[in-house]
Amino acid sequence: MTTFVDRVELHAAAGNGGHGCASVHREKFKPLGGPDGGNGGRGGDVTLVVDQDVTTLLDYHHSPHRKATNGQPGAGDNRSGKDGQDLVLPVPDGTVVLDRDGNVLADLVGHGTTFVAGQGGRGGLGNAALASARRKAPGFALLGEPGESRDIVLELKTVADVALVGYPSAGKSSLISVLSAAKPKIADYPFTTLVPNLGVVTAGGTVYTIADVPGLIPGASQGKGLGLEFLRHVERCSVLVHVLDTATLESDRDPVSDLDIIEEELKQYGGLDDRPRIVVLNKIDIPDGQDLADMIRPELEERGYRVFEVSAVARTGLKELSFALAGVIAEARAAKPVEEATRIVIRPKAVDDTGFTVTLEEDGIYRVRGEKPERWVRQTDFNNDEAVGYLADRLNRLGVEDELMKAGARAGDGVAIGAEDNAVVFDWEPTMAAGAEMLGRRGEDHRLEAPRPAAQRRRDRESERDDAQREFDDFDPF
Ligand SMILES: Nc1nc2c(ncn2[C@@H]2O[C@H](COP(=O)(O)OP(=O)(O)OP(=O)(O)O)[C@@H](O)[C@H]2O)c(=O)[nH]1
Ligand SMILES: [Mg+2]
Repeated sequence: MTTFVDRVELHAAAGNGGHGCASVHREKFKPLGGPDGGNGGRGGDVTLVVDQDVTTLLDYHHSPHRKATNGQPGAGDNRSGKDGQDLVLPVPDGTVVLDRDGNVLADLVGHGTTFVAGQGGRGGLGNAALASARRKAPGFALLGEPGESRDIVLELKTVADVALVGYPSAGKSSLISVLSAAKPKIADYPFTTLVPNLGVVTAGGTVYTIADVPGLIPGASQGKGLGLEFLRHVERCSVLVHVLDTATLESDRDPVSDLDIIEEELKQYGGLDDRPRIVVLNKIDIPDGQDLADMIRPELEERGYRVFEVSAVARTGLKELSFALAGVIAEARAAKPVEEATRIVIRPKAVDDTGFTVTLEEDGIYRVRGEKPERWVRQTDFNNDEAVGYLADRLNRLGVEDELMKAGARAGDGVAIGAEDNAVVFDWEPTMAAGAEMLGRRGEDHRLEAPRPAAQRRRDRESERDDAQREFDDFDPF
């Protein structure tokens, strides 16, 4: 069976951030000129953008793995690494973005609408940016963060005002080719059309779009022919046009029963009952076709359909049809002008939550989850003690140590930062001001100092905390 390429899986990998650089400025006669390691560049994003010139998702079917470039590492002499390049992927109007579980992440309607499928990793700070009054010459830099890597599904729902439905070879594509400037493939074998064709029609001051969908046959709802999958293209249309073949050579078919069968399939698909219907009797250039059309017209009209007799080949009856469609569309647009104008884009979580949680798990591990602590862990070069110390200070200042203590953690307990499958686990050493009652900041220990009165101790502690907070604020630009 032919595969229908309007649903593809896309693996989007954003670029990694470049690592920060740890370097010391060198100059003749000035051996220690201070830290001058530059910051790493940002990794490129993978972004989907609606492009009206793109009509299919075929490109992504052929090459589903897309990666943006990485940020460059920082260098000495305060040189920042170059940012990675964003990868912009053009998609057709009406592309729906889903996650692998089928949840809708975004509904991309309208030229220029964008969706960030993968966010580039931040570059790591170089040691120049990490220097402070306290830490004059940091011997470490932060690592760049990995870019976001995501598997998504793209599904195309054609955005057209009119949908042509009908049996294979009824002349749907032919009709589009004569009503609009579109040049779809037309042939005398069934299932010529595998992806919807789209055309633009201007009639009576109304501009509207018209799309065909691949031919339907009885049992399509059970997956016969191309199945019902493509009917999602009809979902956004405001008018359904039945294209009926008055000149079919198949003896067991006639236009009225064709119509009934297609209606039955539409019903199986569901959700289309409220769409107005118009009937087109095609191929009346063939004498038998004209006769048949005359014969069945009253019955169709009795059922409440507006009926148009046309020939896509002889180009007859087209004007009446296109004006009638314009009228119905103008009405439909007037009835829901607001919905027409809104572009709903649901974005995935973009919350930069500053909080974190500590939970004691069954195996006795304390798990820390939170945007910041997890990011800081990713930025840490665990081969560098100073970098690890810096991480410990950051975690401490966020209050992670305090929370661990409150949760009952003791020295030597296992602490994991991050998700189950992607965590850094270590034995906790409450070295710092966690429970500032007991211990001072790194390198200080109240127990070695002369006793101070309680009020003095509190003041000292508060001013130390303020200092620490200032330093923290200064050197955490994220
Ligand atoms: N005589 C005559 N032939 C027509 C007319 N319209 C279409 N045809 C022919 O019917 C055949 C099928 O036309 P298509 O436009 O490809 O039909 P379709 O409905 O798009 O078919 P699928 O894409 O397979 O579903 C072609 O050989 C056309 O030339 C018409 O008005 N008169
Ligand atoms: Mg066709």
